[in-house]
Amino acid sequence: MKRILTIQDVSCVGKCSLTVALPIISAFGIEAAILPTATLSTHTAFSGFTFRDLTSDIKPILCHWKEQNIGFDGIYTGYLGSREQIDLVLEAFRDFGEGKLKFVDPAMGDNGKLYTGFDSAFALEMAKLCAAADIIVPNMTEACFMLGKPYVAGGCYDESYVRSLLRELTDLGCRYAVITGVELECGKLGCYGYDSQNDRFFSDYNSKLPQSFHGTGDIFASVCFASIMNGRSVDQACEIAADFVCDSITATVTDENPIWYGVHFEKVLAGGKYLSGK
Ligand code: PXL
Repeated sequence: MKRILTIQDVSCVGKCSLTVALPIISAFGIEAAILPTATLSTHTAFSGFTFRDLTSDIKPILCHWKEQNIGFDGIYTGYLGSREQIDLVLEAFRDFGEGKLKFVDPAMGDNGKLYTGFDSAFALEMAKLCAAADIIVPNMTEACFMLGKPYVAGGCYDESYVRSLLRELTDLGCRYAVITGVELECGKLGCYGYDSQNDRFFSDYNSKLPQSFHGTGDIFASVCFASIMNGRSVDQACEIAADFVCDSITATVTDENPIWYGVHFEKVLAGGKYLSGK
């Protein structure tokens, strides 16, 4: 059985980061080992959340794994709590990621704004982690902050603009960049990717749904990463992940919870539609 490592926070309530990655990766038939970066009572879109930084645990955990000769078939990183953690993840990439798939979701902002607790300097540091990855999956906000560019508000983007951002992202050092939540044609939302090794673009679009929810970027990343680990191409994995997110939103829109409670991805997982054909 494949064993992967995912490095991100535990937000106890709010369906994001590890509470999303663990069930999804396990359901795809892959062992998910974790390195928690922080424990929060909820994710940061709730008010008054608690935050316990776990940076000081990271090095001893990595050392123990080395002593035990524990290895991973891939590493997937999400929300990281500090610049110091980015350096530690770079160390983990060097010690455990040689020749393995390194997948970075630079989860740090949305809708033109960074999440509470992050600044532009953090985004530039995150760009260094992206440089060491094979695949990165930022949204438009994260892409702009990492490239030090002004965020162009959502709407129908010009295709050449999206392509130039993708080239700049892969110029950081990764082979693939995929921008999520891109609206090119009005009314259609999707992801737009670039394989720099073959100078090839790819994209996948679905009809834009009436509401957007928290945690969908983490669901996209978890499904995309798990699908690649199961042998899908990056293009196929992006398509599967985008469809999975759409189905999760559709399964949620009648719900009475506020949008920051996330989507009912569990219903989609339990339906089994995405679990065949590994
Ligand atoms: O969904 C991304 C995410 C992950 N972890 C924490 C967050 C967020 C987004 O707000 O606050 C703690």
